[in-house]
Amino acid sequence: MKKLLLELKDASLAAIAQADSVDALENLRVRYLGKKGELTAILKQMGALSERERPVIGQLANELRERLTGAIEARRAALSVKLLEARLRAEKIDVTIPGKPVDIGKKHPLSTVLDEVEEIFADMGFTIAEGPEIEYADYNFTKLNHGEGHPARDRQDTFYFTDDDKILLRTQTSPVQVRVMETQAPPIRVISPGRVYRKDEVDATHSPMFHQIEGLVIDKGITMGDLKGTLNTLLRKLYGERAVTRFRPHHFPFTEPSCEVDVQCFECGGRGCRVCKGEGWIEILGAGMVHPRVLEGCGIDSTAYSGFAFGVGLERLTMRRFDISDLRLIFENDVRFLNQF
Ligand code: 2U9
Repeated sequence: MKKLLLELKDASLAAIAQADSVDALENLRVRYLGKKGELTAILKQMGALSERERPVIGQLANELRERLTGAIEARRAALSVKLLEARLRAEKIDVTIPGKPVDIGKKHPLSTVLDEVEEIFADMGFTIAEGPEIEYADYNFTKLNHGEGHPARDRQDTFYFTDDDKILLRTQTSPVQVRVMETQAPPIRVISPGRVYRKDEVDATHSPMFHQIEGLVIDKGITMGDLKGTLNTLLRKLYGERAVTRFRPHHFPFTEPSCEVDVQCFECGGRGCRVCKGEGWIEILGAGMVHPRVLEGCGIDSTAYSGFAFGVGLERLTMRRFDISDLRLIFENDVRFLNQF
């Protein structure tokens, strides 16, 4: 039996030393040390031994078990180091290879100016309100005090979806403010930027789709003074602290009184030049005190509350800001144009 054990020791240690994978090693462990393994088979025959031989052979068998267990573990550790080295060799990366350039594009000039305007109003406590571009004529016109025959409703100017002229592409973002007034109690301070649509032919200053930023303030005791202060703040932040402004009487159906707001031409200082077309002033905004009929139509008591509203075309603002001469450049998205900003 001792001879058997010694033969097993030589054969198994040689096999373990040659095992070239973790799987092969596991097979060897089962073959020698498993429940039906070769060492176990020898131990099962120990009952046939004499009282004198049994402890000697028992000790030998235990030593062999420990020796084999140790050898398998050592081989397993050596194999895993080899495996890791092989993987590291196979997965080696060359960090000196130049990277692939990533084209991340540029912020569109409209977005730059919109972000600027939004920040100016956020600093004055305004929030941003948005609404649908497909609107009811009721919200786009009627609630804004456009009578049934008002020329702005004309089919030649407005994109209607239905023959009864009840659903349309909004021509202004004012319906958003109507929705705000209908759902929120004063005080209200919102701006509503967004796309608007009018049946205009494309040229250097017109497009059937453009962007407006409108604003609305409703509270007790709001006056034309608040309107002037707010819009002067906007224009001085946009065009510089020394910008000179002018408020001119005008007419809008939804405001009374109404005005247009001009900035003195920064090119010629008001003397008249090519930029201001000899006027000395550049028109920027429309504004006014919200018409009491509009307030009442939206469920706000016009004897307790008053407010002002304004509207500005984002494209016009952007063209002034970056000295862009043709509106079409803003929508063509030619990267040679966009990369200049
Ligand atoms: C409500 C009440 C009043 C919004 C206003 C203007 C004046 C205005 C134009 C500027 C250039 C449109 O983009 S543009 O063509 N807008 O002049 N907009 S007051 O007045 C409102 C809005 C909503 C409920």
